[in-house]
Amino acid sequence: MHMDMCVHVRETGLGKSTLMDTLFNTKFEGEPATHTQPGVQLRSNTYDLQESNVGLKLTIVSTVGFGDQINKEDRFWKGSGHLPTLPFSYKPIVEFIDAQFEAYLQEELKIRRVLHTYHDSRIHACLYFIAPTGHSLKSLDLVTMKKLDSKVNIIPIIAKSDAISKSELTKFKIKITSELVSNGVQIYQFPTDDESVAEINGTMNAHLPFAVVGSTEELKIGNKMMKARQYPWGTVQVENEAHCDFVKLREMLIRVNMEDLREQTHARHYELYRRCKLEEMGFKDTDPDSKPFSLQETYEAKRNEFLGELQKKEEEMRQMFVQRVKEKEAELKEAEKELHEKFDRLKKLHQDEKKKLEDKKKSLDDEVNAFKQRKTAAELLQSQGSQAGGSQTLKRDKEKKKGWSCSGLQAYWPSLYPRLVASPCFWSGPHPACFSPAAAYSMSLLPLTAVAQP
Ligand SMILES: Nc1nc2c(ncn2[C@@H]2O[C@H](COP(=O)(O)OP(=O)(O)OP(=O)(O)O)[C@@H](O)[C@H]2O)c(=O)[nH]1
Ligand SMILES: [Mg+2]
Repeated sequence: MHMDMCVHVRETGLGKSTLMDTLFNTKFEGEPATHTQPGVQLRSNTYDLQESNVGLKLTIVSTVGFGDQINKEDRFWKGSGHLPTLPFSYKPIVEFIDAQFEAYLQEELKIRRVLHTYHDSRIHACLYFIAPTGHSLKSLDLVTMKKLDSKVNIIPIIAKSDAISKSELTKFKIKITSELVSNGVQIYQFPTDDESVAEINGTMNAHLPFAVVGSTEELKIGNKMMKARQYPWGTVQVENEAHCDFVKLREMLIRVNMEDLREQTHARHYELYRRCKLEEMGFKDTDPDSKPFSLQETYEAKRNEFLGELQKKEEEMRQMFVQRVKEKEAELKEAEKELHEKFDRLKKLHQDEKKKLEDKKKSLDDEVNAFKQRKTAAELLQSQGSQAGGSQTLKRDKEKKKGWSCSGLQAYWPSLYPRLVASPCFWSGPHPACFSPAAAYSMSLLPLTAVAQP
């Protein structure tokens, strides 16, 4: 026997783990969930149990984080006056249930299907934990149950029901039932079509939602050990039907209706999923003329439709690609043009700078040359002046008295004399050569041309 159960909890610490342990009289491993992480997660664990000499493979899938981060949305929905449609905390749960159906459908559609050995992971029952508030159901509970009721057998239970008084509990049960009915939420009804269980199931349906208490602690009551919760004011016996509905739940879930839960899952919930899925894929039972629909034709039509869509998508992508390439090309051209312009500007700037520098260099060269020439001339004059010195002084004195003579100048300044004659200079005083060469140089009386020539 195999059963997959989804344990659904609305808030942290609603006694989910304790109830599972109490129901199956064991200690399932598992840390208490952290309720601080964002989003809803599902934890799935499979256990091999022995129940009344029957082997039971039980998978428990628990939701973590459901309702933890949703309070604001909850207020908003209530204020808006209508139930929200999409996709808050319940979405991962719906997706998980659908994924199990999908896996089963895939197995069914295989050419070589092995359904007898297939590990059926479809969820057969959802225990929906309701907090013992005594108030109305929260919008989130109603919306979630509405989303789930066509996919799984929902068994609503009031958790920790020892926290609510007997009279409040009666009213709370009535309130929950009427809210479920007015919101069109279909919870699992124990079947009454089989005579052997019709009476008990009919009675149990009237007790829904079950108000449960969980405890793994065993206390001695009378001379019997019993699962109970002890309080300063008294003891709640888990298996006492006057205290809570735990026994009813256990009987209905594990002993009387487990097979029906599996049957309903396959015949109702999975069938609905399968039908919707096949219709979505384009399969029909009859064509418009009410003739049986050919699987081959459906497949061909769907294949052609798919190929057409694929081609259309390909064409769109090609167009988009060409467009992008064109845009990129234009961008690149523009960038290239800008680069060329920048290069030309820089080249011109460089040429102008180069020309300026060349001009400057030329003028500096000229200045250097002129300086060198002056320097040479000055040095020459200085050395000749010092050679002539001594003996010439007397002669010069005599000539001074006569006035200046060219022969004297020639002797004194032999190499320059012919040039000086050849370059006339207008001078009304004594002949320039009669000055000391340094003085003559400093007064710039010697034309540069004359000095420069050897
Ligand atoms: N009063 C009361 N307390 C209970 C009941 N069941 C469990 N508790 C206590 O509630 C606390 C949380 O119980 P858990 O079973 O760990 O709750 P849970 O829903 O598994 O918690 P998370 O895994 O954290 O979501 C523990 O202290 C339990 O002893 C119950 O029926 N009545
Ligand atoms: Mg837990």
